Amino acid sequence: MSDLVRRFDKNPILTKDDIPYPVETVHNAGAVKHDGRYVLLFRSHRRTGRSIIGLADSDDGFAFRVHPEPFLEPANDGAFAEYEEFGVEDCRICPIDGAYLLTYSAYSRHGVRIALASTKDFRQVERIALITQADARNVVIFPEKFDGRYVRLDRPHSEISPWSIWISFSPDLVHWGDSKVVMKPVQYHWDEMKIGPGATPIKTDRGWLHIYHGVFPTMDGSVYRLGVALHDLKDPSRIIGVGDEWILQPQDPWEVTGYVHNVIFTCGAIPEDDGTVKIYWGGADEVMCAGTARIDDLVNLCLDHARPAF
Ligand code: M1P
Repeated sequence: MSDLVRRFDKNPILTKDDIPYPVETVHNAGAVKHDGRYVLLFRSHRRTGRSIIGLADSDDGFAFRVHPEPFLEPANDGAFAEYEEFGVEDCRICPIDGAYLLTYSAYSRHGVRIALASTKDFRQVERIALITQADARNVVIFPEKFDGRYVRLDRPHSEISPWSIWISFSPDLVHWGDSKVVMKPVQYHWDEMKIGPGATPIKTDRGWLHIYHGVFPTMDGSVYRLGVALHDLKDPSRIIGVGDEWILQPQDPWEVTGYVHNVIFTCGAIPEDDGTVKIYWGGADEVMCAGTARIDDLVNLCLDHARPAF
């Protein structure tokens, strides 16, 4: 099968040299279109090794302007401070109810939890709640409610089985439950070591398209790649198909070598009216990259070349 994702020819779209405050990386950005402009909320490592979240925006989705100050730094006081002490990472953006929900990893001496915040304008941000216990990462919220409830995909850590993708439900965004596993790594497959939710799911006429990451262990370290899964439109806990092949793997020099080698990691993708999707990914945990794919091609991969969800 030919490459489904076409890399932007001027990748990487952001490097640390584009950031107007001292950081060593710019990667793993959540993405959304707000008032006709493309917005990225990206992660950066400070020289302490701890992460913050920055903001960039763009007219065309490829040439980004970075705002002069960080967008979100660990809270200094209040209920969040204790759980954000070691940094904030990997923000996803979900447009719903006339606002943007932000889910990000909050690191502390107690482990990693997911914090939920909200913004309407990407100027003011309000923290709402810590919505997982330790340890969990990679929460994406569906941009619609199902039978009156919010729905999220998440990835709890577990000693028992390879880390898998779960689904949970909430009446109010704060209290989550009815959790169940929906998708697991497949043995001796490109995602056999662990998988995790990636970009906010995209609604198509054939199902919710979810771009996720999968990890394969090698003698030379782990390789992070992207794949696709299709969830039922009415019941997102039902997986219609998972593409058997990855859609993107480390290839460009800045994806193969960097802060962490051989990593392609997405937190955001933006569907366009012409049937394409702009996918944003961190390269080697150090730079931001972008590419485009046809949504139909990704859906077809889930339906025509599927591997089992379990
Ligand atoms: O270094 C690769 C990635 O490792 C973690 O991802 P996962 O949740 O799959 O273990 C995260 O730290 C992520 O930010 C990072 O890109």
